[in-house]
Amino acid sequence: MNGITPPHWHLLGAGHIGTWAAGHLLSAGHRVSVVRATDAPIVNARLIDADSGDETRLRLPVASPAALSAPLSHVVVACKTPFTETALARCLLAADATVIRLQNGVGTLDGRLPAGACLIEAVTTAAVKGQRDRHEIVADNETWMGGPAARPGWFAGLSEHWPGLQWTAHIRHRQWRKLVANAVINPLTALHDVPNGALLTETPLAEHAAALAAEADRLLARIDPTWPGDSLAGVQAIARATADNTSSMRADMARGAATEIEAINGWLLRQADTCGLALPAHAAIAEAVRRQSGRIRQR
Ligand code: KPL
Repeated sequence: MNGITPPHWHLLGAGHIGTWAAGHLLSAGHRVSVVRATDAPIVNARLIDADSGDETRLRLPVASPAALSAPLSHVVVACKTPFTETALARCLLAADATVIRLQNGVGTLDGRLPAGACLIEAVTTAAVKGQRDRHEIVADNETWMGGPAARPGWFAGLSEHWPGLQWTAHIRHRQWRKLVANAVINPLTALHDVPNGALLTETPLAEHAAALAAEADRLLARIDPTWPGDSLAGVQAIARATADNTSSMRADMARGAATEIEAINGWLLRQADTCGLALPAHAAIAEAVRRQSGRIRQR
């Protein structure tokens, strides 16, 4: 471990992705506690490898917000984006805290961290599904971490235990690729209640997907002229690789939970506003998701 003591992470959001990340952190010798307002002292979770059927049982200590005595130095934010503010309000971050953001969307921590904090953005193509304490790893794929800061000392040891984990100094384009995939696949599959692969097989959805990807490319190229564009091919590749999957927004919508539309299409729309650009396809689909999810949540 290069003489580096692995950090003790506090996890905000022990859902599928948060628990999957905790499994990799623990296997590299890091400590992980879940910040949660509950009387239960332990979160029990099972991580199941969908290919081999191998099961790993995790026992994650709970750090109750009321009992947290010192500011947190290492935090993983993996909660659903609509709960970010509430989750952060439960804990006090150290002035120089290291924060890994492992969420869909972009910009959810903007203005919410201490000025001296080190933000590490994480982008993953891993797919994890299941129910309650059962987290089935469908694909471990690739995960990138990066940000303005230098690669932390603990990263090399962690990457030996986290398959597909890489550090990049250029995380922004990775984030944007994932953002565009989520901005196209998630709202379309949620509104039409279809698996991701329908974007390839149903012509009206394929056309709508192309329009959304092209609009996003126009905006991202305006913000960063080095943006290569051509997002549609990447979106289609993800739709193909996850053809039978239910997108997270479709799942959220179906169970009447808040969707991540504001962190995904909403972020694109806020950026477009700042640039004086119109994104009519994104504006329309974001509004349709807000309306449909509002109706379902009122039932
Ligand atoms: O990240 C996803 C999500 O559902 O949030 C995709 C890539 C669309 C896979 O379902």
